[in-house]
Amino acid sequence: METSVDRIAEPWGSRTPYARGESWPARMDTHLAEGVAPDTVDRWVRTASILHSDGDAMDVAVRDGRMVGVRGRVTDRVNRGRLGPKDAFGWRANAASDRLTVPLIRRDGHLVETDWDTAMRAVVDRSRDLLEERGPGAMGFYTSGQLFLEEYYTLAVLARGGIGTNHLDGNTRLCTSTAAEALKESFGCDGQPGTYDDIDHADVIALFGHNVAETQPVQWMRILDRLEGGDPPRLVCVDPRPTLVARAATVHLAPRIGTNVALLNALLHEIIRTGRVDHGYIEARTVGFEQLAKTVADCTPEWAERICDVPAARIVEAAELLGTADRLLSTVLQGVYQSHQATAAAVQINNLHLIRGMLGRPGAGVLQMNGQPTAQNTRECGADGDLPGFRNWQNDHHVADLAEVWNVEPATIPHFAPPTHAMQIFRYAEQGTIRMLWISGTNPAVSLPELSRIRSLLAQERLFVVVQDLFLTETAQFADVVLPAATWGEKTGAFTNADRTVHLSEKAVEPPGQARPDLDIFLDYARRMDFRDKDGGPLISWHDAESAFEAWKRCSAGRPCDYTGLTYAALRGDSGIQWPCNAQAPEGTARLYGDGVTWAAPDTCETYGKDLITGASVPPEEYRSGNPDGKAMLKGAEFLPPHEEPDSDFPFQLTTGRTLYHFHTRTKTGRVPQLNAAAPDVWVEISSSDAVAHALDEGDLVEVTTPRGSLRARLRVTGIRRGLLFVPFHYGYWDTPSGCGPDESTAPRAANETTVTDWDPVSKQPLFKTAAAALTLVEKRPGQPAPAPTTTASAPSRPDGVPPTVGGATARVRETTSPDGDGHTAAGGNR
Ligand SMILES: Nc1nc2c(c(=O)[nH]1)N[C@H]1C(S)=C(S)[C@@H](COP(=O)(O)OP(=O)(O)OC[C@H]3O[C@@H](n4cnc5c(=O)[nH]c(N)nc54)[C@H](O)[C@@H]3O)O[C@H]1N2
Ligand SMILES: Nc1nc2c(c(=O)[nH]1)N[C@H]1C(S)=C(S)[C@@H](COP(=O)(O)OP(=O)(O)OC[C@H]3O[C@@H](n4cnc5c(=O)[nH]c(N)nc54)[C@H](O)[C@@H]3O)O[C@H]1N2
Ligand SMILES: [Mo]
Repeated sequence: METSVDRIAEPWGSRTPYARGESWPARMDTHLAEGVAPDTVDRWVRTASILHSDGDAMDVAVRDGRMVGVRGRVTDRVNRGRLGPKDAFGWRANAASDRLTVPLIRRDGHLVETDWDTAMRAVVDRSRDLLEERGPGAMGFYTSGQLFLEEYYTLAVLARGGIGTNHLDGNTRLCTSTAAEALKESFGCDGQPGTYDDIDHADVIALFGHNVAETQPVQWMRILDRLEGGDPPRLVCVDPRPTLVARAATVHLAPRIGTNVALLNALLHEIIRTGRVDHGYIEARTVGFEQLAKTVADCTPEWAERICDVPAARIVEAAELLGTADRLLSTVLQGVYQSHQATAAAVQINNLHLIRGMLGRPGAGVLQMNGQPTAQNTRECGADGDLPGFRNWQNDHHVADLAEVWNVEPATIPHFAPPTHAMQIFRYAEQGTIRMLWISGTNPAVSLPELSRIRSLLAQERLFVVVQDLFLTETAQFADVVLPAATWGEKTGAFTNADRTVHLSEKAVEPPGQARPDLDIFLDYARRMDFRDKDGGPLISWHDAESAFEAWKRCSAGRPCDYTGLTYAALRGDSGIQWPCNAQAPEGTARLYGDGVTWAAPDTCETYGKDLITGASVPPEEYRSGNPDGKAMLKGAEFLPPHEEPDSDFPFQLTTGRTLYHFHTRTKTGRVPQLNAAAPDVWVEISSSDAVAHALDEGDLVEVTTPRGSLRARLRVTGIRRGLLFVPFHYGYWDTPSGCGPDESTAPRAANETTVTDWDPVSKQPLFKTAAAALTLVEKRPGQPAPAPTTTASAPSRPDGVPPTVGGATARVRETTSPDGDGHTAAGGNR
């Protein structure tokens, strides 16, 4: 069967219902540029989506050397052929007319065009000078969750093994450092326990601060299909906004922001009080139950009601669903991770699963989610604040093992202190100990908190800034050297999604102008710096993506993220493959911890853990005595109030986040007409009762102010929690009338003008979700609705007068299903 759907107006497309325990039917989504017929496509090139962590597998259509469309891969386990709106339309950004095509260098205060040799020589000369004058600690690297595995691994080797700096982290710090940390605290090691297939089997699905409908829309299609099929799951949603998840939930809890730990402690309290725990599992597989039970002993639903402002009866209902689920799947994301007790809260969700024995079986799993498409690789390759292969920097055997892989002396690899986290890297740059900052694939001048500080820090004369990007971003404006990068579709590499599925993304078209793959840039730098191993051979001996992948496999051998069973050839098969994949598990591994094996043994664990309240490191001896057999760890945490609470000057709570149609700072989605038109400018969400109380209406221009700064946006009146404001963080200033630089005529609109320099003490993830703010009216705009979508959590509470979000003729996606639900036949196969 074939239908054509406006996938801006109907982002999740048509339903293919299925019953519990069945496999998810295929549906092939295809979107081709206007006037391109399928039979005129020259080639279909294998890839997966790079605009979220879902890893939707797809093929890019190429005609006359240009991208002309995409279609989903029906044989892939992740999406069975489906595409989300950003997957379907996002590829158009590659061909944007303002891509960077030549390197730029700062001369007399201005960025001017130059050639690669001059640009790279400037970077190398500065590196050499700094190494000589100040040593490796003067150099910092801030990378991404959007490059490929091969690129992160190369960067990690050159920074940690070549330069010997400890200052390498990713924007994954803002994104999934709490996911990683929560897994380390509970299981001793990073590594996603669950799999997306658990959606097919769960009878209860709980989403904690995770707007899956907008941020992993294809897995939401899967949940929607189950909701319409036999024996549907019941949903529990914890989110202060009326997301589509909240609207579909059996129980929706909308807590005051910053109170997740109180709510979770009450849920644990109820589950323990009612005896809905698996004592056999707790006894055999975990340590710490008594301590946890003690911590939550007084956390009654009534107690939590006073803190969270959620009715105690609702908490009891949720606890009953969670406590009686036969197969429970939980997902966790930024509503939990970007707050002051981020790790403490995320760990309580692991605890919920551990005390109920809900792990490692079909339908029983935890997904401590990633957000970015390749964040998993940043983490496992050691391009974030960790050593490659989830090695423990405090364990000399792990460091020696890594040194052997790289053939360097162990002392070469910095391990005198924890790898520096991003917030600290920026602090060092501000203070002047870091003198060169190489930023690849991220736009901190929009995405870091407290932007006025970030701008002045990047603008310092003494700081040499290298920016490697596709566009002249807000951040690139501050660079001393700008390196034009090739991106997805223009280079080859592998990457791993949130459920450990590895996909290969192959080069489909040539990059524009002189733009080069990030891997080639890093390899060029390593060659020019002449990094050597301890025998005088080249430290980095690989020369292209596949040889880099093979080098990474050697580094991953025997580690939890074991890639040794994977090859590019295997990744060219029907579906992506979940790590670990090795001789013992040649087809990959769906779930971790099914047989109770964890990586928590003192000699194998990635970390000895931290105190959940202070973040202080647990001494190795204490870890060894507390968990000698390497079981899963139940760690309780007391609730602490958010650092910034509303008062008479700043009476609102303020939170920030995403919308369906845009990705981050919009460098790609803002350049795609279909996506841009659906949400062209910033807005602020307010509840109906607050709007009435302040005599404000839909569309009014308002100013949102915190102690850090302010922004202007148009008002959208929604069903959001009373007292709470929400601002999407996507909007920087690159598309202001002047095109670049803060424009005098345009007021600031970035959410991060208002956010605070503060982070979770355990994961060091910044607090984008909790602030106190004032709201003032700038101008009444009667009859002019806010530029916010109507199809999402930002739907207006009174739809009259607000035109519905639609895409029109250029936003149609062809959906192909066969009557028997088997996508292969109707879709005509998938290469
Ligand atoms: N469309 C789209 N998809 C994306 C991205 C994108 O930019 N656009 N980015 C990707 C990336 S990198 C990431 S990290 C993910 C993020 O994906 P999500 O975490 O799903 O997205 P957010 O909008 O940041 O936050 C989720 C929800 O947290 C809620 N929240 C705020 N404060 C609290 C609180 O105190 N408690 C609770 N329980 N909830 C709270 C917000 O109301 C919001 O609906 O999305 C990925 N997918
Ligand atoms: N207020 C607030 N702030 C937030 C958040 C929030 O919820 N609220 N969320 C945080 C989270 S979870 C995240 S992940 C961050 C995201 O923040 P950023 O990483 O700053 O956001 P992006 O816009 O994805 O920036 C990626 C950059 O890499 C470039 N790029 C894309 N592909 C390639 C490539 O192949 N090579 C190179 N060299 N460059 C490439 C893009 O053009 C873009 O400039 O924002 C964080 N900031
Ligand atoms: Mo993220």
